[in-house]
Amino acid sequence: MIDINLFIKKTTQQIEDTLNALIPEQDVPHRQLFEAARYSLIGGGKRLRPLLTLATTETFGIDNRIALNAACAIEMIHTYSLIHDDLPCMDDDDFRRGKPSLHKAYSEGHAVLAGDYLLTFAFEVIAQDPHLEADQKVALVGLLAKNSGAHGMIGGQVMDIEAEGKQIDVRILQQIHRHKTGAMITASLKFGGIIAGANQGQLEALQLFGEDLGLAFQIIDDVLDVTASEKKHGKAIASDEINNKMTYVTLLGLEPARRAAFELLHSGKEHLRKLNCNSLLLENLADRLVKREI
Ligand code: GRG
Repeated sequence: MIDINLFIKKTTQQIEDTLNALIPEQDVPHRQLFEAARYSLIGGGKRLRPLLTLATTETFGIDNRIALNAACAIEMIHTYSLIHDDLPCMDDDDFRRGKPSLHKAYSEGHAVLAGDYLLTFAFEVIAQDPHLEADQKVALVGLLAKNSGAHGMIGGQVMDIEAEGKQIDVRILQQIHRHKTGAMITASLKFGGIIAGANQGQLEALQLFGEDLGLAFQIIDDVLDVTASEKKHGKAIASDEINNKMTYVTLLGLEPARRAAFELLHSGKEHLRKLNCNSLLLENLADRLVKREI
């Protein structure tokens, strides 16, 4: 019997401890760089992406301590993307994770550089990981660069900027979100597969599951953008509308958007059958993400 609450609690603590150890406070002339990175990185966020990596290694029966550094590297990339996304030249958000955005608490320069640091350090963490084999490191670095790069998250962000203020259809919106949000969620799952030595068929199943889950997660994020209170969500209500962005809710309406997310959750879980192992932990985690209220 899998206790999902216990898994999330125990694993989130491991993630927090590892992030703290990887980026400690440092008594150096540029100590503010580390303070700024820690401001955004430590003790905030749902840790969804590293949780997905570690739920995948656990699904394959691998001791998750082997995957902790790599899982935290994904969280560093994710956090950098949030820091840069909040900048005045992007979404211009004053709050993130329930507190002032990094550029508000420090400066725009610090926010750009702390984001750059988290981005580059993530790759250093993987390259220097004592638990992983050389071929695993090469596979992880390649996957993370690809999925966070031009044909993944950054490409999605560019499409998103270019779609601002324009009338787009659901197909284009899906394309944006498969890149911007989905690629990092897929990478998180495949990280777990690569570390656990999954075969090609299993990696393909994780890819397909990740694509559906990523889109479902984004749809729910759009729903919450409209429904959640600022206090609970840590950012302004309906910020997408303020930013003149088309969302699943504006295109489909609240209830159809929610239904679409649940359909994706269902089809995503179907792909997990091809893992040929007990996937209940991943299924339960996916349920949590799509049925969440914050
Ligand atoms: C600026 C290079 C660059 C990329 C930005 C991912 C991204 C691309 C921007 C983040 C803004 C955003 C709302 C993206 C949609 C994906 C999403 C729902 C992000 C928030 O992820 P959560 O909910 O956040 O996992 P926490 O704080 O819980 O980690």
